[in-house]
Amino acid sequence: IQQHCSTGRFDLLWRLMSECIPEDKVSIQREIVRHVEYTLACTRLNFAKKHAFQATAHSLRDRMVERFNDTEQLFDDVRARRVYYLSLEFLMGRTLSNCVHSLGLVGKYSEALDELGFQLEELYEEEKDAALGNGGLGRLAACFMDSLATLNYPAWGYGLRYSYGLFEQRIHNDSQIELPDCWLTDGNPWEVERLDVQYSIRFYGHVNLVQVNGRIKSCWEGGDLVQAVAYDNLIPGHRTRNTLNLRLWASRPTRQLDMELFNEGDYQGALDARQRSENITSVLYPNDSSYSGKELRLKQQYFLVAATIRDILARFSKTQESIIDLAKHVCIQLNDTHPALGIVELLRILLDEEDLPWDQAWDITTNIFNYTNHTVLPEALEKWSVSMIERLIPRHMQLIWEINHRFLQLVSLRWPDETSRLAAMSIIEEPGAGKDGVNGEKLVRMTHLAIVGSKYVNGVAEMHTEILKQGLFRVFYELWDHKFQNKTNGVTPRRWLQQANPALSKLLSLACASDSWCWDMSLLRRLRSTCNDSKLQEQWRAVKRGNKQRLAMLIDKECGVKLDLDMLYDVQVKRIHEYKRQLLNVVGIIHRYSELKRMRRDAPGLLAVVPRAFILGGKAAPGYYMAKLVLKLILHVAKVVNADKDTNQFLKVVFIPNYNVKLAEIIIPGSDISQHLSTAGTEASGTSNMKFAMNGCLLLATLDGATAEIRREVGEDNVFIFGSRAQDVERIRKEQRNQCCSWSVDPRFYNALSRIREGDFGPPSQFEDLLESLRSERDQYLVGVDFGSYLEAQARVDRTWQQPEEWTRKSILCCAGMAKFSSDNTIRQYAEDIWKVR
Ligand code: T68
Repeated sequence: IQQHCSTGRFDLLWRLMSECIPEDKVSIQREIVRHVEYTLACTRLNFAKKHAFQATAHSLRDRMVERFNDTEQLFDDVRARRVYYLSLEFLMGRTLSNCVHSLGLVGKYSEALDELGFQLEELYEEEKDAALGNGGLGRLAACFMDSLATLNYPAWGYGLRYSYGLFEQRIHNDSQIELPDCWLTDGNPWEVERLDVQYSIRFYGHVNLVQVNGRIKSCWEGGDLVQAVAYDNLIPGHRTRNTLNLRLWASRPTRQLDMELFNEGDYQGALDARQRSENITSVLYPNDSSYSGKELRLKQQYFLVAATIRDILARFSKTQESIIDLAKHVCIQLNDTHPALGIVELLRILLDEEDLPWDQAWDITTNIFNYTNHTVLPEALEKWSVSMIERLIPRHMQLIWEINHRFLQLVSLRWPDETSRLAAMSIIEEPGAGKDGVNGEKLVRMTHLAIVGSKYVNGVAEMHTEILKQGLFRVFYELWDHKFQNKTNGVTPRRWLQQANPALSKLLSLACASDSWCWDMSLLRRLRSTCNDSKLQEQWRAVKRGNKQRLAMLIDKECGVKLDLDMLYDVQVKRIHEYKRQLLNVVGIIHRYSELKRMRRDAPGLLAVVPRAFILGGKAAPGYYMAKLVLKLILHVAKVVNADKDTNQFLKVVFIPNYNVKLAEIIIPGSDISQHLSTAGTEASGTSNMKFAMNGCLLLATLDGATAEIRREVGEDNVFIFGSRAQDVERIRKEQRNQCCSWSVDPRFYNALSRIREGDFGPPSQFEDLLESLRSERDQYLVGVDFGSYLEAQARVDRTWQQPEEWTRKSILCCAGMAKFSSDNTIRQYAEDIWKVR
């Protein structure tokens, strides 16, 4: 910079730049009030809580901008190899609490606000969740951004700035209704709108062959152009100045109106076209475990990767390095196949715009991309119709054909006579080869494209990765075993322990004689030696009781149900899906309720029963009929059970509507036990299991996803395991289907179902399809098969609860053993084994 400035100007700029916003109380107050007046244009003398929140957020944003600029300057100076995390979803939740914590300014902001007449904690409540994600996959991306920043990595996230995030769930007439999530109505004080960072993204059109300098080149022309505008969301690291960026793209009409239409006098038509282009980023697709073959979704995916690759290349070009060295400086992680078109987009640019030969362009591309798989459910594996891709992005379809052609040549060299292997590995699925080939359409298998185009492919828990290698991607593993890695998921202890559970955090710092556990969770292992200490146990129980009180207040407010603090709080919160088996929980509740009623009849006196509150929450995808039926059953059961004075003190059931990040931050610390019931082999990892265990909540779980690893870390005796094992599931299914089962389904299961069938929970006709799906020959997720084992595990839970010291010991040991599941640990492994960044 100095070279381009006169000395006087440089000195001035340097002096101004070196002045950071001071961090004392008076300066904080000055900044907040300045934003009230000059940013929000309100009066300083009288402003509402909402304005106090916004002004506070702006003042913190300013501090992050300073740090971010310094961070970028440093990474430019040292020519850092950069990593980019591409995801269609980032489920960030709220920002204020995380921001003041990470800047280390909680105390000072509290004090400053106090004198201005506001409580910092009250201002937290003013903020809406940023819910730009469905569930685990989107929240994982958010935890990863936190760890990347905290561990000082040179990383950026890229995603979409949906105008409407995940729908709001309301309960009406015992059913879910969906309302739009208008999270931007009051503006977003955190984001930085970058009108100077815009790219034109092309859709449709055609590919022409043109001659340039004696060479024939493909040129994609015509069609529609849409603008991508950048919105930056700064991600502060904790206890470091390192500050990263999550760049989200919004679609805007191109700057040129259709002049032809305009000149013909069709003003309205020209404006309609503008309107259409705003649609691309207007709403998040609400499916978490199935893909929808809708054109708009494909448009979103291409829009994200096209803008992102342009942006990455623009940043790279400032380094003056040759494009041939791109892979030395840039690394991209694909969060599932959703952004996998990025592979084809980069290849296209290298070939058609940078004029590189195929082999070189392909070599660069495949050294840049890596792919994380999050599911083995067939209905969630993306397959786009060839004809749709051809129409929307014609050049890309040509390139996919070529990639596939060259790939299959490689396969047939290795296995010359195995045509079935070619069909199994092809990126293109021929009509009839899979269940999805409707109308004889050819489909592009996005998983195959992502594997072929990536340097590394990873699963998200050990068990999941094994299933990928031995099952779903076996043929690819046989070709490229070096590509496959495991990276077990993790969650950030800053949000999920420090911020969500301040009382436990304080106790942990005391008990470990250090507050550094938040950065180094292995320090929590110190608790192991004192887990039997009666004083610690007492403090531990007091903390849990406080958190249960917070949760009970929330439930009273949201559901109008009062819960006794002495009940065992048993929680299942997650997206509603057949494979997650909320049904197992509900049928179990029905069984428990029937037993209670029977005991009451047989012995009307006092019962020696553990009082339980079953607390459920989660959204069903709007078009998912079965999930909505399950929800209906939960609501009906809750209604009947809660109204029964006979059993009331022993059993309550509540469904908390609109489960989201901010509710999770209260529900998780207030839970005694949490349920993770997926049929073994179906849940890739699960991440709420980690959040619960960190907060000293015991787990009742199948051996699925990350559970086996959690159990190994916290000790076998400290997790309640039940159910069929993954390696047996396929065989059991087959036996069930053929009705030749040696698997006798527990009679208690049928008894509970007959309570539904006989109308105990409302007109049974409404649950017919549900009951039908549980018939043993159709019970795809083995609800009936696992029921007996589930009840036994629940009985173990009850017995343990009756020994408070034993329960507390387990609770402490769960928390003490969770170091492995800090996302810091996960991110370090990505950085070392996959990205090779420092
Ligand atoms: C989840 N996947 C896995 N998908 O289910 C969970 N899908 O086991 C795992 O812990 C988590 O990812 C993180 O690895 C999802 O959440 C989606 O949300 C999703 C979204 C769109 C399309 C398909």
